[in-house]
Amino acid sequence: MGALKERKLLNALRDYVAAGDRPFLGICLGLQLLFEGSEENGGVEGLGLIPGRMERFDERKGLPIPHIGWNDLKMTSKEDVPPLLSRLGDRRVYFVHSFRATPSPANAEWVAATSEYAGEFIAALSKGKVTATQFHPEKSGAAGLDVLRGFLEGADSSSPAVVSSSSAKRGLAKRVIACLDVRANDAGDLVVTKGDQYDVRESSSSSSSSSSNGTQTPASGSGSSGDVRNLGKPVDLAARYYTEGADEVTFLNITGFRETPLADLPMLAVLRAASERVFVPLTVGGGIREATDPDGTRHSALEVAAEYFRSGADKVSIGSDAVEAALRFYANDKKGDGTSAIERISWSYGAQAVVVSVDPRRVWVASPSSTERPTVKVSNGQRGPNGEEYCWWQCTVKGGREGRDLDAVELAVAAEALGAGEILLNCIDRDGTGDGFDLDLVRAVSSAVGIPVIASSGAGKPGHFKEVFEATRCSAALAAGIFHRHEVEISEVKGAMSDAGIPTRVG
Ligand code: 1PR
Repeated sequence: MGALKERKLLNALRDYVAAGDRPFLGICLGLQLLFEGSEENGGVEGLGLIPGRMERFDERKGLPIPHIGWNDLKMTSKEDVPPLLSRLGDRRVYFVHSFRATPSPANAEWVAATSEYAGEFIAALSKGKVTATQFHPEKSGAAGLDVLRGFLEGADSSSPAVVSSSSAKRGLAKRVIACLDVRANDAGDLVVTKGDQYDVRESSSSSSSSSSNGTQTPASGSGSSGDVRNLGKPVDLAARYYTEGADEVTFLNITGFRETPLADLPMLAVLRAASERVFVPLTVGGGIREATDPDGTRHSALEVAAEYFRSGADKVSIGSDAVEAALRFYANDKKGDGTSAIERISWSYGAQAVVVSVDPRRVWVASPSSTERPTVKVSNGQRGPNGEEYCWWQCTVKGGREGRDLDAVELAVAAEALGAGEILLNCIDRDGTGDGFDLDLVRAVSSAVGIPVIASSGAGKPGHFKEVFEATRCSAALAAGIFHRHEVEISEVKGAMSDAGIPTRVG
């Protein structure tokens, strides 16, 4: 609204939509601003064309907020579904938001579809030639593209036949995310690589990329001396995962802590190319922090993030900088100082655009009293090297190279308080092992925060996804190695979830 006002577009837009005789498609905020106002950022006035105000989802319902992921639509009238929406059939669509409008008699003539999340909310509006969606058609895969194509073609009637997406459990789907760790190899080419416990180089005696035996190795290629493992080209792999049904794709620039001029960041070109071929959400991480070009030009973290958003990222993921911000948060009596990348990006782009990536390593302790960090009693009879039963998870920075005196749960809690909308929870001990997600870690973090948590590291078979969704509150699970090496297909993961009654998106 601020930007529209500054550009003196408010009245023109209001008149255009109010006339209702020319095509308009509002997406997400483009739906929200048609209402009277929103309580976001302390209160914002809207265009006032539709009765109602945007309010935050009700936290008391105990569901993670933001509402992120693929959910169902319920059409308000079965007989009179607007042609654009009828193209969706019963396929799920992608939402990402913390604020929503609810249906009321005053706005009933506008409401075309609702959805369920902590209660019923408005998912789509339609009247005359005006359509608006709370979901993102541009991120809703083939289903969303059908809507956009219909809008561009001005199609009022003929809608493509839509195949029903099976009788699987409905509601917000648990997400399956494919992750691409990207870096330059020694020849200077950008490749997707994959580490074992963050070591991405082949051991010099072997060229295989099989799992490690779980022994601890230094991170980011400092342990082995061979070539950087090359598992493919970033854009081609992302396109493959989109076609195979990934619910999201994440790119991590794993050498993002090294200095590169902002304009030359190779990931910007990757994102631009990927967003022409991939129509599910894209997250980018690595190097989201204040940066200084070699010529001394300084860029705030917000400017760095803005460059990624403009190039096609939907979310940015902050690693090392979040750890430093969390340490300042605790030193400052659990208060933000308004300067961190999390706070500034969240304020400008919304919490749903800010992911905090956690890179923890397990530290075994003899008893909870032997550390000031919060500990967990490890389940399944696992023990540390000296028979320890307790552990905490030490946060690291710079791709696991340096540890800090901060536990993963503490980081996640601070990140939420500072304005992050999601936690990407890696685990250095499990990375690349194929031994399954660290359930104790995922359980501890996902039960400590009210934002969605993505479990990451260690997936080795479809059953590991079922296990982490059943045993913890996580909203999504991410894998890399098994997908890159074709050991497990995304469809197999979703099949296992569906068989177990876990809601999952198909088609
Ligand atoms: O600190 O903000 O510049 O961000 C750096 C980012 O790069 C962080 O998100 C950090 O997790 C990531 N990163 C840094 N070094 C490595 C490395 O591997 N040497 N990769 C790295 C992290 C971990 C996962 C991986 C899962 C799943 N990769 O994302 O994809 O563990 O793997 P699996 O299914 O094969 O087990 P900053």
